[in-house]
Amino acid sequence: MRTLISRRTLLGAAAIAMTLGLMPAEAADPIQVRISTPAVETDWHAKMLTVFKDRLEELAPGQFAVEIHLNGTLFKQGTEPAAMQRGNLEMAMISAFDIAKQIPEWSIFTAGYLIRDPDHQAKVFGGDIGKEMYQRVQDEMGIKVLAAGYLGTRELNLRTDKEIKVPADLAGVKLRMPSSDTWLFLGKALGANPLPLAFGEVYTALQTGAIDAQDNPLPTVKAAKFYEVTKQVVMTNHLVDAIFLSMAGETWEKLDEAQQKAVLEAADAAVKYNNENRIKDEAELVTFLKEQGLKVYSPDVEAFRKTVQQAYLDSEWSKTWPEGMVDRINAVQ
Ligand code: KDO
Repeated sequence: MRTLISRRTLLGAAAIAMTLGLMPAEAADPIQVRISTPAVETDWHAKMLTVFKDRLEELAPGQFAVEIHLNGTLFKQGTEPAAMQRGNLEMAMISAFDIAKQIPEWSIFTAGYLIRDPDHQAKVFGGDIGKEMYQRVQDEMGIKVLAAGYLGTRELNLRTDKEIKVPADLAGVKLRMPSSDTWLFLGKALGANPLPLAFGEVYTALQTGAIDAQDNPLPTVKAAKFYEVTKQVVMTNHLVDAIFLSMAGETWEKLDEAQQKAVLEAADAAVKYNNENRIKDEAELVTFLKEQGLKVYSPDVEAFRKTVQQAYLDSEWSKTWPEGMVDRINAVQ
């Protein structure tokens, strides 16, 4: 005799099995992770987000739905921390300058000529200093820093052709900086006349002469095609800059332990990819820029270092720096 099993019988049996713990419950919806950045598609710190996404999918299949939003299309540059804090954004790459707006002590990482090179940067953020300063971001801003990436060493890039040797040569030069007090302070400390402008507007402002100069690492000068609208790069090496891959605390807290581990591992893979490519690129881009017809040269870097360091020491910013932190950073080998 044939037994007829109806759909209802099957569903009923499945429900009983699930209640008894014999079958896994239906997989939960993937966790939405929107990442916002002003970075352009061809820049390494934009490409590293795809590495993050792919690695996370390998480590936690189907558990996360990562969306990457480039060119500041989802949130404007500098507004990402507030968006994460309001629960409107899950992830972003934020700068020390962004953090310093809410935790002034973080302005220590915006100071010119303090971090020596990418290796020093990795050791500072990978050690006790990083741990302490990240904890403050988590406690005071509700943002979890996942990993520090090397954004590059910032150089001056001008549309004018007057040679720049010492800070005094920048007097009256309209130098675009991103929009915040600490960014503008850096531009002033270099000797220029800083003007705030979002990253996405820099190319046109250089093209039209609304600004005379901008500062960014060489890989960004290439990726954003600033070399098309400028005549020279002055290798001031004024800031060994970092970018912090970060997650909204609310999102982070919702993850279970295994998911948190996967997110951290994917973030490490992403910054490793970025750092390797960026460091390699920086070594090769002087040739590329010269081929594009730009003058690339070193100014009197010691004169810049002295002027910039003194400006910070005399500033209100340095008064906020944690006691002994400059010495601790300098001591990291
Ligand atoms: C820039 O606006 O000059 C800057 O380099 C600042 C960084 O903190 C970061 O926002 C970066 O732009 C963007 O990711 C675009 O490369």
